[in-house]
Amino acid sequence: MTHGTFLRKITDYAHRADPYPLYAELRKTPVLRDDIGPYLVSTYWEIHGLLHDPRLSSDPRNLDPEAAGLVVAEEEDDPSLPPSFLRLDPPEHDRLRRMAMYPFGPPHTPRRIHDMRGELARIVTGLVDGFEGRDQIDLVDDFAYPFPVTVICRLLGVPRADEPLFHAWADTIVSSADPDPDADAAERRGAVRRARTELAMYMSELIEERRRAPGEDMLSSLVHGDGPDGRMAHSELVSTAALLLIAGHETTVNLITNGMLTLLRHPDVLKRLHDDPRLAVPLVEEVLRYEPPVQLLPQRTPLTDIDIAGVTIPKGASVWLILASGNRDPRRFPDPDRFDPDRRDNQHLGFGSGIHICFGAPLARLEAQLALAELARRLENPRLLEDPPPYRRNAVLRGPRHLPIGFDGVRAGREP
Ligand code: PIM
Repeated sequence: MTHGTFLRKITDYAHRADPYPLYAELRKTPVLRDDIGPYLVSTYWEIHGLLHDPRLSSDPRNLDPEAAGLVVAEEEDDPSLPPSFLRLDPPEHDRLRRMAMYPFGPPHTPRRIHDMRGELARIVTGLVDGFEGRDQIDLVDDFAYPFPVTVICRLLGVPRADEPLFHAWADTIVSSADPDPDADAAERRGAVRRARTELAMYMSELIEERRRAPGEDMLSSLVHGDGPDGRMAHSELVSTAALLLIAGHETTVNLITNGMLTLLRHPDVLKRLHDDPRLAVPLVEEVLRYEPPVQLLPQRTPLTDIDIAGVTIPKGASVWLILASGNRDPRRFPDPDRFDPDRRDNQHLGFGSGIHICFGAPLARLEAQLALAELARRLENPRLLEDPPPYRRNAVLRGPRHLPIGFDGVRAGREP
């Protein structure tokens, strides 16, 4: 295998169902310069080191366009939707992320996610109640997608009825994070620009409504909340709200679906979860290691030359951190290809690491724990109807497009 083939293989749909043999091959060269240009980093400690290295920028404006190779997110300077904190460096990243955190988590709002537990459990129970009388479902369309969407809408204060609108925009924006060498760049750029503009206008109107008539939701708190950093500017509010809406409904769907797929392939673990829902907590961590929904972080870039693993990555180069490969690195995790929810030392890279570690992780964890425990408890004799299932095209945000599951019945839900 020549080196130049790796990046194309990672993005090649033929490897989507099982990219792990490819990652094992890649780890023989921890930092590999792909012929197309980008540097692929595939081993745990090298990825971890770079995620904690202030010399590695997340701001695509620091990328040398010549070195980028496959262009991923087609982002131009767009005043209606400036970069969110996902694509910014300190100090702007820190200020915006801190302000977004005031109404979401500790230390300012430590109970926000904890207090949603009952509501989340009711949504999950209601969705599984809807399976009664059926012997087959598509876990994605019937459960794993509607659940996090309903949750993020309630949390942010976005009307659930507008879902068809923002689903289309989110799909277009998320597909721009898919490094597809065969996509028509100009066509894609146009579609992404339109989707971003429309989402920005939608969010902007919603923010104005919350300014006039605040509710209990997070958007109202972001609009009105005063913290040590003051308030966000209107354009910052729009970008942050758009990020949370998209991130909140395009990743958890894959965490839940990857989790259920893995459980159905490991019936002994599914049985244990059925018998003891407390297993859901370590189990979700192991799903995040074994089948992470965000497989890789493409297009970070050094602000200055970085020497690592015998390689000098030059300033402006495109660096791809293959989180899912680091999670299977045998120098970090013993027997890494074994799915083992009893692992004691499971410091996985499923949520990244360092200053950009997943903002939504507490919510994603709780959603996945409740979802998998309820499915294991209530579905009688569940089984996969297609293995492997059909996958989405996206190599970055990876997961099945459909997950057909057959079952013999639905056990009664808990009394509310
Ligand atoms: N979305 C939600 N959490 C992380 C993401 C993400 C990460 C990398 C690329 C695109 C989306």
